[in-house]
Parts: sequence; structure tokens; C-alpha cells
Amino acid sequence: MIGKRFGIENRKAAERSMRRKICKGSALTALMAVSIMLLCACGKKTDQALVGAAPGEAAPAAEISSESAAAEVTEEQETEAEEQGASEENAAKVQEGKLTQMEELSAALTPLSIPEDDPLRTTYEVFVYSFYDSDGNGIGDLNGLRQKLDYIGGAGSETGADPGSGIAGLGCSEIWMMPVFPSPTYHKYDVTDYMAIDPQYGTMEDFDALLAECHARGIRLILDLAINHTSTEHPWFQEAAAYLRELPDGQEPSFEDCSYVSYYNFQREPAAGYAQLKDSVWYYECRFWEGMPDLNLDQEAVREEIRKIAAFWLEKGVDGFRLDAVTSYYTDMHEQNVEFLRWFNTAVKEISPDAYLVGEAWENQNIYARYYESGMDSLFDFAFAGQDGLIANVVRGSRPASAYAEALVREEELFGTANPEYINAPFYTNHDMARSTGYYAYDDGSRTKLAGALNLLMPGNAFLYYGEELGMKGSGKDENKRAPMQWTGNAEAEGMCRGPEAMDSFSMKFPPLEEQAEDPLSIYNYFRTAIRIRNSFPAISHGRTRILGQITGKETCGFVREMPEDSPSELSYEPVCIVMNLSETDQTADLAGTGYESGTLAAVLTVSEAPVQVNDSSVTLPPFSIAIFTAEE
Ligand SMILES: [Ca+2]
Ligand SMILES: [Ca+2]
Repeated sequence: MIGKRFGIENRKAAERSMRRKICKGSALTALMAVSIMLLCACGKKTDQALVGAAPGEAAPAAEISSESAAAEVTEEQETEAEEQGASEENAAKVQEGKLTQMEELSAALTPLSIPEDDPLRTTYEVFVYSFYDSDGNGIGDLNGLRQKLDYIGGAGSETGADPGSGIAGLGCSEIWMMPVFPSPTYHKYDVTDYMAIDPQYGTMEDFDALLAECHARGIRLILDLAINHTSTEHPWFQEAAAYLRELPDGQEPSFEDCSYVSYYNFQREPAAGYAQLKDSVWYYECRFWEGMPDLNLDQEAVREEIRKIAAFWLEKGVDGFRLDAVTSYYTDMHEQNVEFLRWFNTAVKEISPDAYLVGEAWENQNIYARYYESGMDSLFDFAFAGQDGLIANVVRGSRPASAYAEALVREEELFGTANPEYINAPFYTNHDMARSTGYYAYDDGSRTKLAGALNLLMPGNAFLYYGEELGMKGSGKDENKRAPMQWTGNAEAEGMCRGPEAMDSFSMKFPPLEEQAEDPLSIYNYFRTAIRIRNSFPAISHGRTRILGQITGKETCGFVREMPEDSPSELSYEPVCIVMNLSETDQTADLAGTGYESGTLAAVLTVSEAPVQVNDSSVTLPPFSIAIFTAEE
């Protein structure tokens, strides 16, 4: 209901704004304001006019963007102020206190509490090592992460403020912690004990406290499980290696003497993907690196170990697992991988029916879609992610806007055929990919924002890699992609991590959190708003996409996200209509015939102060902006 008023209120504000300028006696400004009004009224482009705004002068389109600005200063007050010769001062005050259209609409939203057993969330991926350091040794830890839960969370609450910093929380409701088990490497993807916490990160008590505090905030916690391989320092491998080194030449190993030999794939012949076991005639399979011996997942005893590991964490209350490198379980043997995942999914759900599983199958979409046949909840949606993914391509303009919605419809069909219960796991970047801010040369943050929204408006359980909400930088070697979270610009400040040792020294492109939190137009506040929208309209995550062909093309893309017809009645979430301008210029879309021509503009995601304008059935979107409509009540 607020939204629909914008078109009218904006025009009123424009009139007031025009009057104010005329009073100031600037003929040029008045002429500009008139021309803008005419352009706005016709629903045409306003960008030329914007460019024409004098430096230091509030851009006219920005000035008309705020309903509250209009409400705060009534015409009477304005006249009075002008009579007192204080109009400049007053205008400055309005400027200071006013909200952008994005802020104002966002403030009126009501984020819903997500039911405890609902896995469709917004998940924050944390590299603990680089996140927040609680004890001053420069390495992030579990207690540090625990101190920042109000930053990550805030879902369901009005403000979600982080009381420590006064910074409003992001609104995520699930955390994927990258590996936290003991490991010789900084990234900890080669594990030496699956039922313990790496001392660099803290203790099991710290873990229990973290989990309890996550749950107290309605945040689910999922653990990263790398079970394709262990570390060579894992006791299983160490025992197997010691046994084989002692084994007399030509004698076959006895699994009865050393069952751990059967946990890995040892052979006497060298082969691709194998390394020689030091001081022996044996070779072992290690697809990633010689420090990561592949487990023999055909071995029943290994599966039983994995089941016990899962049970250990699930019984503690962990909400699920992110499964590392599932296409490497049986290297590129997809049928076998699906069989293993089917076994693991069943084992996990027997222990904890609400547990959530998401797999990393870094493959093309037709292949990872098949992995849904395993019955597991989610697979990361690589087709949309990374520098060459669909999101980056439409934001860059090398694919038309329509490609975004069309790809959504296509994959919903594809995944749904493999498993009607599938939950998509969209993400834009992760710890293995270059940070997204480097994808667009000369970007002022607009493209970084828009791309983030394209990810966060996808159905399913959407993932956000830490620091992306700040537009952090980092590419090249892996360590650079895992840089310290930029809480402040002072690397020595409390809680700041030093990052991986091999990380290059580089400076960030956008300011740290403490500065961005203050700026309503920051990347951070944009991401917060996108998540708030996601939390306020569960149809975004739970629904399916229906393209509005008449407003979908090269520059714009429009679709309805609505609950599927066969969805259970308790999930009768209100559908939303999403209209996107993925181009660098203003675009107008006519909603006539969509069912939303009399709808309510419920939320916007804009990259500047320029507002979305509604005029009868048409909507004019500034560059790179998104409008979300609900149907008329
Ligand atoms: Ca520490
Ligand atoms: Ca393997």
C-alpha cells in the first residue's frame, strides 16, 4: 500500500521541489525541474536530466524519492521557513534526515520468523580463520564467530542489531562453517579427527556454546564435511602406512591385521591421481594433493565411520552438512556418487529427519541436476555462480536480461524432474572463486550490488560468502579469496584477523563495514535490504518462477514467484512480481495484463537514490534496479 502511493507522492514532492527551486530564483533549476516532471509524468528516461544537475545540488530525482521528506516538511512549514530566509538550512536538514525509497519501503516490511525445520534460508558461508579473532592471536575462532552472530543474524527481528557494534544484522538464518576439525592446513579440508575441534579455532565447549547461541537466535548451523579424503596425518592413514612399510616384499596386505589398509586405495603400480607412499613400494590414490589420500568409499567399515561421524554432530544438534567434492567420491563416476549420496542421505535422515544436506558438485548443470536423484536436499547451483556464470554474464550485459528468468524456469523443471522435493542452493561466489567485485572493471558498486540481488532473489536456500556484502576483493591464489573480514580499516583493531599466511598484500576496493554501515547507499545496506526482502516474502525462496513475457527482453526481466499448485496449504505464501532493469539506462515496463497492474510496490533494490516510479500500470526503473510488487489487496 505504501508503494502505490509513491508515484503520486513523488509527483507532489516534485511539484514542491520545483516550487522551492523557483523561490530560490534560479531559472535554470526551475526549467530543469519542470522538464524532469514532464519526463517523469511520461514515464520516460530521466537520466539526462540527472546528469544535468549542478554539482552540490541534490539531484532532482533523488529529491523526489522520499515520501518522508515530503511528510517532514509541509508546504506551510516550507513557506514559513522561506519567509524567515532559512530555506537553505531546512533543505539541508531534510537532506540529512531523509530516507531513500529503498530504505523507506524496507522499513515497512515485516520479516517473518522461519520455522525451525524449514531449510529454505539465507545461509552465510564463514571461513572461521579469517572472520573474527576472540583472543588476539590473529586467527579467527569459534568464540569470535559467536560474538558476531548478531551481525550475521537478525532474521525475524525488526532491526537485528549487533549490540556490540550498533550495526544492524544481515538477516541470515543459517551458517555454513568451513571445516573446523583438526587439520595440518590453514583451510582444514584435510582432516585428522572428524570428532574434534581444531585447537586453532577453540574447544568442543566453544563449539557447544556457538551452536547453542545460533539456535537461540533461530540460526541453523551446518558443518563442512570433507569425506572424499582425509589428511595423510589422520591415524587411519598413519596406521595403514606404517603397516605397508613393514609388509615384506611380495606379500599381500591382510585387512585382518590392519583394517585401515582397506580404508584407502593402495596399489603397487603408479597411476594418474596416485602418489608414492614414502619409504615403501606402495602408491595411494590422492586426487587433490598428496596430503589428501582418497578414502575407499566402497568399504563398509569406511561408511560406518562416516555414519558415526554424522551421528556424532547431529546428536549434538548440528543442522546438517555441506558435502565437499562429491564428484570426487568416485572420480567422475556419477552413478556411483549418486548411490553413495543416496546412502548417506538416508543414514543422516534416519538420525535427524530435519537435517539438511548440500553437495558441492562442481560440474555442468545437466550433470549436477542428476545428483538430485540421490534424494539429498540441495546441490550448489554452479551455473549461476562465478565469473563466467549466468549472473555475472547478465550483469555484464553479455547475456540478455531474459536469460536470468529463462534459466530459472529451465532449472526448476530440470531439478524438479530429478527430485520433486529438491531445494536449490544458489550462490554467487565461494571460497574457491575470485571475489565478485573483481568481475566488473570500473564498477562503482552498482554491478556488485545487482549481482548480489540476483543471487539473493533466487528460489531455495541462498548462500552468501562472507565479505561479499562489503564488496571485498580477492582473486588469484586461494588465500586471497579468503582474506580477513573487513570489520574496520585498521588491521590491528580488536577482532581483526591476519588472514592466511600465503595471502598477497592488497587493498580493498570498497570501505570496511564500520563505514558502509553508516552509508544508506553502501553495498552492505543493499545486501541487508535484499535479505530483508527475502525474509519478508517467503514465496521468493519457496516459490517457482513464471516469466512475464511481455516485460522480459534484453534490458528488463519480469516474473512472478509463486507457490507451486501442489504445495502444502500451510505454505500458502503470497506471490510476488519481480521486475528487474539489468541495463545502464532507465527502463519502463508496462504491467498491464500481468495481474500486477494495480499491484503494490512493496520493495525496491536501487543502486542510487534514484527511485523506482510507478505511473498507472507502468513502472520506470532506474539503471540496475529491481522492483517487487504484491497483488492488489
Ligand atoms: Ca584466535
Ligand atoms: Ca575419491
